[in-house]
Amino acid sequence: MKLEAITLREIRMPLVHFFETSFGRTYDRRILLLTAHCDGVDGWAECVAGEDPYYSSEWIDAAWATIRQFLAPPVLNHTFAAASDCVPLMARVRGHRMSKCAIENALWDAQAKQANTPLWRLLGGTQREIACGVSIGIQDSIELLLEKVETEIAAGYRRIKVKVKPGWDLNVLKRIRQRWPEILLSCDANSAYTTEDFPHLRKFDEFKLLMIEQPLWNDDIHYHARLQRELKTSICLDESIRHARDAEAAVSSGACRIINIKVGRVGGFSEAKRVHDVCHLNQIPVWCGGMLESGIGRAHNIALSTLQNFSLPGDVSASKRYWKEDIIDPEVEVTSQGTIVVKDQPGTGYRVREDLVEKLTVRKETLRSD
Ligand code: OSB
Ligand code: MG
Repeated sequence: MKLEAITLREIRMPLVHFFETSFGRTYDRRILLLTAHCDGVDGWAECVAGEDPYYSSEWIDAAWATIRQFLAPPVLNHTFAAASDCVPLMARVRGHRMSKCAIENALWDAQAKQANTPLWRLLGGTQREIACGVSIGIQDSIELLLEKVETEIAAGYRRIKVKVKPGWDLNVLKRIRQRWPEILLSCDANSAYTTEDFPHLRKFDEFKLLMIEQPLWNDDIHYHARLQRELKTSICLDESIRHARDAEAAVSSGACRIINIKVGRVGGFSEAKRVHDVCHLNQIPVWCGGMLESGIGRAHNIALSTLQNFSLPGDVSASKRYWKEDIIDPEVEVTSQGTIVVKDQPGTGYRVREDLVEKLTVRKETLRSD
């Protein structure tokens, strides 16, 4: 397939409810969508770079500029036998994995549509139904948080993850455990602690958490290995894992027992599969992380989650938890058993509502090679 043009667009979507982590609160998403125009077929992907460089150094305006100036030129007009063939063409650019991911994943979507195959099958997935959990942000009060937990348990979600930070951690976990002693519960610190907090972090063991996600620095493996030796609770790494080599380093040094795979964070489906395989080989379970995606990124997360070693519930949940109206048809729905049943149609199985996307667009640019 020949990549004839790339369309970048920014859409604005207000969240149904703000989302707060240890690094900040988001009310409105600015989402970068990328369309790969290939021989009459359009592949779609979402660049998960945030509104600000707080989760990672990547953010939407930098992503736009990087794609336009450095990533699109080497791939435009190229004929690809397979989507993953774009990876070496973009390798000269260091980092910017979320931007690279948007290009690669749009090509995967186009390839799946052209081959008339479900994307999950093209990726090598085997699971027809995936287990879903939820990530619940920091709230204005513990009472409000408990209400949210109750709602999600009632909806059938199989794992509850709460965001923590100093001052919103042990007190919160204690109240949740008092009320629900048996649920699968985890927490995510998004790098809110340091080595000074090791004695404090040891107190998390009391709550029988499935894991504590990214307690220390976003770029650290070494100190997580030290911390893991002192904890009963399993550490899960998110931010620290940029590619399969990081996964290998983390696993061999004992820095974590679980890994969260976000396809944008690792640079696209090819690298996500590699991280998955490294973990599988080392018997490290993985799960699919989320980045408050619109339906387009969400549909890609679902396809990825069908790979065999995605054995823990992911942060892949229903569209309606985030959006009044999602940009795909049908929206992502979760069964009362807390699962998503994977679609069998070609591509993601979710149609992009281009009319709605157009209405939400605030900026658009089509890139061609000259
Ligand atoms: O650390 O997993 C994270 C959202 C934005 C940035 C980082 C993270 C998150 C989430 C939300 O936890 C997951 C989701 O529901 O999409
Ligand atoms: Mg996380």
